[in-house]
Order: sequence, then C-alpha cells, then structure tokens
Amino acid sequence: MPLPGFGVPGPVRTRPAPGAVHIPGWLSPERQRELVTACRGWARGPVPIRHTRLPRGGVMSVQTVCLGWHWQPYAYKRTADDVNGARVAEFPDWLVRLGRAALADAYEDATAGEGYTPDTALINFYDGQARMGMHQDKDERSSAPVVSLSIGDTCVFRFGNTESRNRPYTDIELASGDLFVFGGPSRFAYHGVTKVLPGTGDPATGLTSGRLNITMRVTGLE
Ligand SMILES: O=C(O)CCC(=O)C(=O)O
Repeated sequence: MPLPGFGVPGPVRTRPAPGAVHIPGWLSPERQRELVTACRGWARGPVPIRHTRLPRGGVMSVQTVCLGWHWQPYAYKRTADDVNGARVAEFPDWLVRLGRAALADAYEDATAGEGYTPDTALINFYDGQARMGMHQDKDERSSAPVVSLSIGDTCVFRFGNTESRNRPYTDIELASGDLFVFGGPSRFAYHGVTKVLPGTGDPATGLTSGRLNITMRVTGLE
C-alpha cells in the first residue's frame, strides 16, 4: 500500500532501460515541502553540507550531505573524516518507508519494496551551475536498487549503459517531485546531470532556487 501522499502516479511513466523507471510528479507538493525542511536540517549538521573533495584534488560542483553512512570518495564510513569528523545523521525510518513505497510504485508490484532497507542517502544540492559527471554508483556492496527523488529546479539527467560513460544514453528531464529508480540490469548504469534549468522550480516547495536530489542506497555494510 502506498503511504498517504506518496505513490501518486504522475502523468507519464517511462522506462529508459530494463530496471530503470521514471515517474514524474510522484511526490505530492506537501511531501516535497517536508523533504526540503528535512534536508535543510541535515544540511546544518551534525555534518554540514559541503562540496566533496576528490582524491585527485578536484572539487565537486554539487554540495552533498549524507545520511546513515558518509560517502567519501570512494568509500562509506560512519564518520565524516573529510569534513568535521562527526558521525553522520541517522537514516530515518520514514525515509526507509518512502524508499519501499517508491519501489512498489516503480515496479508496479506491492511486494517490490519488501526487504528494501536503504541505509544511506546522498543529498545533493545543485545551484544553477552545478553538474555531475557520468559515473556509476558502485561503492555499495549491494545490488539493491537506487531510489532517486528530485525537488526544485528541473535538470537534465543522463542515463546511460553499464559499459561506459558514452552512448547509448537517454537524456531525461527530472522535475520537482519526480521519482527515478534504477535497479536490476540498470543498477550499475552510468548516469549524471548535464545541466540544471534555473528558475523552473516552484518556490512553494520551500526551495527558492536550485535543485535537491536525494538518492537512497543499500550499502551492504555492517
Ligand atoms: O542528482 C541526480 O539526479 C543524480 C545524483 C547522483 O547521480 C548521485 O548522487 O550519485
């Protein structure tokens, strides 16, 4: 059973690849506001949101804060040793339930979310210039699906193949409230964000500019 306020199917569901599902408008406006409020709190601490530094010296253009486990390229730890050394915020049960509802809706199977217990989330904030290069989510020791929620400005999300960063890929506009799930044969597909379209979000979400993305994952770690 979808949770109240979740699982509201959007107008057009697409499946860009086997195991990958895009449901526009999945989050109600009220749930988007609640998530924005929650993300604001997590962005403050215990580990503040920041631009992640890459081992070769680069700095990511998105700002990120993690729940459950802290992702420091390219591993998960309980403490944010590259930020302030604090233990990251707990992954809340309500977000686990949201992840389960997302899988049930994405795969149109009420049982699809059973046993899905995401234990980390990366919360990314994109200003109008931020991007994310093509990459695989492969630091997890689990092949459970990734659940991605978008709020605020629309972006162009590039969803590719499991072999390389290159074609074939599909460019998909992810707008506020959209759900994107990738699991099964698509779980390790390369993906990225090529641009954000400033001014396309609705300030009623509580986000007056920029884009929030929440990806839930199962780390497979103890
Ligand atoms: O912002 C997005 O939609 C994608 C985020 C992403 O790929 C990631 O966090 O690994």
